[in-house]
Amino acid sequence: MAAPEDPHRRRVGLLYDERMCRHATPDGEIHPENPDRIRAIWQKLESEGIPLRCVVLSAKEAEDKYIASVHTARHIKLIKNISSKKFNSQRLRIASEFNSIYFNKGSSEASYLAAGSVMEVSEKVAKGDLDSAIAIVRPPGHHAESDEAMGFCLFNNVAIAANFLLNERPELGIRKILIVDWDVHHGNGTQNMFYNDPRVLFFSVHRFDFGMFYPASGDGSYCMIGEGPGAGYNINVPWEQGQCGDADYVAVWDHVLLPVAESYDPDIILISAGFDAAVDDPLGGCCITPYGYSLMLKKLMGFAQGKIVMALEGGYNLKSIADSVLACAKVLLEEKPLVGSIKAQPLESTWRVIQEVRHELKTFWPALSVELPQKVLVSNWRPCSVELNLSSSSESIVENDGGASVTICATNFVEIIEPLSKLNIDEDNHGKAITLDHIATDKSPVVLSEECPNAQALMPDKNVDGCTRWRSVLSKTEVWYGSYGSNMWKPGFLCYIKGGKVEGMNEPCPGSQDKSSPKGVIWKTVPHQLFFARSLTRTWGKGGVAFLHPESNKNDKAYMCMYRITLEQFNDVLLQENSLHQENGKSQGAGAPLLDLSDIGVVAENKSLPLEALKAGWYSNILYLGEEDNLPILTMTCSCSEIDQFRSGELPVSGPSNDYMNTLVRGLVEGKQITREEAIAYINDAAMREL
Ligand code: X5A
Ligand code: ZN
Repeated sequence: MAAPEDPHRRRVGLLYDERMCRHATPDGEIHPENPDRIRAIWQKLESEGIPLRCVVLSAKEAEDKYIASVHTARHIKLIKNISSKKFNSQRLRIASEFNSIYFNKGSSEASYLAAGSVMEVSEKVAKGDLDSAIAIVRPPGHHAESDEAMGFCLFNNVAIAANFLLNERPELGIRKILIVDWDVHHGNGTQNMFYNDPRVLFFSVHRFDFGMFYPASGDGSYCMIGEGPGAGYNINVPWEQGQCGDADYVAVWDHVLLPVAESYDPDIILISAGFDAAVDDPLGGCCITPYGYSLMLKKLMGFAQGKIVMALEGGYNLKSIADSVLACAKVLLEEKPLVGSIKAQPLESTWRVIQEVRHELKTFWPALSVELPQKVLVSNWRPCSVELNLSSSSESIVENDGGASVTICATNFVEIIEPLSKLNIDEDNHGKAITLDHIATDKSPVVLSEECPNAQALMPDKNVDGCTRWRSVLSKTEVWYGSYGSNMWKPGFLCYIKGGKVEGMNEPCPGSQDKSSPKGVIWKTVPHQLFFARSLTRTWGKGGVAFLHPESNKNDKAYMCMYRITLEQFNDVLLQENSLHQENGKSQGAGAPLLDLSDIGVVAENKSLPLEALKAGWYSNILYLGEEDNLPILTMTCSCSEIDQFRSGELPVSGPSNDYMNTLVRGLVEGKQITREEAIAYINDAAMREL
């Protein structure tokens, strides 16, 4: 090993300070962003002897005047005072006014230390006293807006440090800063702070899920390229789904970030280094390995003379973040060559996203204008993994299949339906070219609830705290969920429980939080009219989808496949079927149940219950169809007023697409209800019949 005085030895700064552990939830509630995160990282580094090989630094509080370069006086005042005694009784209330924020008596000091620490190491790296540095700080910073704490972030540590170098230390020669934000969430705060500023090239790669992933605002779209003199200096790589891993990130590095960095030629690189895209992270649903992080970092060391500062942002699996930071520290120390290999190919959606980003930015960065070789695009990808075990589907009347028949896709995808009407696109698009891409690239903010991607990830922030409580109550009640459309095909329905997608679906479903299989499956027929309406869904593409007339009629007969699930799961199915996206309410999905225990009584009494919270959804009306085994049979369909709109042509009525039709046929046939021919006739009849 090289001796400490070895002039060739890399001088790597390592900053950790126990005082940043004092920011914690006020009453010890469990929270993913907790003090153990930085302790776990530090312990790991110590156990590997890393601090001995680095320049260890302790934290320094940032001065208000430097924080003021990105935050308002009001925000600084709030963070400065929030921990003082006189706020003791108000802290909870104030925190609840922000999105995903808590405060305690250690919050002020920790925030000032986190910001000051990133400033401190950045200055030392800029000066050349250090080659590079890692600041193991918390609270994280990249979501913090100039006048708003959010997403576990109080001060925007990296933005403060960047402004400090540019404005306060001109003599250090830092004129251009590349910020690489590889946290799984979009760095909205940092983006906004430098949106007009070409001295900072902000690059963020994050899950976007078409606007569904936290912070779910549209700011993370690839269309957000910067403004005025900053145009072209803001780059977002918005993943369409989870499951992204080493191969996806390396592809983005090779085909977006590195060519841009090459021509931008930054004087220093600040990494908003969240590790919540790491494999096994409870919030991220992605799968970067420590080797992946080390490659991403290594590839950046060729720029800015290796002047790199890593500042911790998110990352919520203690082992994953510790292993990942360790791998990065080893890269910065440059003592051994990297060993490892990338196990998979990029997802198909990754190539699509890369091309969209390159297209959007090619006028600013000529290196992005060359077409990617066709051979990379057409063969070099893996599909979203779904394995179907068809033999297990609907064989018996009552099933309790322990063997998962659908591989779980930990994605956050829910059908996006209503944005169509928001975009004023004629849904009945008579021959007009409306591609699904139009929806995906919608610039207008789509405020959506963030589904908890992994069932285990119960986050007791203000929204999800409530979520834990109602979930545990509703998980103890069972109902029969009656399906009459694509969910009659059990593998299709299981996507709403386990997550994932089946043949014919364009996009995967996130699944329910409780992924346990239905406790029973029974078929019956109900005296309601089946019909097909609407004209386009993200999941199924063009064509109408199934609805049941909310009023019963003894001359009608619809097949129904009923699944015995918990009321909690029913709520998650309801949410996915309706893809909540109202403008108000930031976290409707998680905050409160759509259908509560008391609603069951109401719907049993009135036979139907239109849910106000879902009125923008397509399946907002809950129907009560009797009982089976003393459990209510519930289904969901459109409201009565929508029936009138379908009749008048105000809302489109259209037959099912082939894929959708096939799924229904499969459901009926594999469910042993009718023959294939009968099923086709049944569906055609429903599609033809007058409402
Ligand atoms: C820094 C970071 C995530 C906030 C998620 C809120 N924040 N649900 O990873
Ligand atoms: Zn994050």
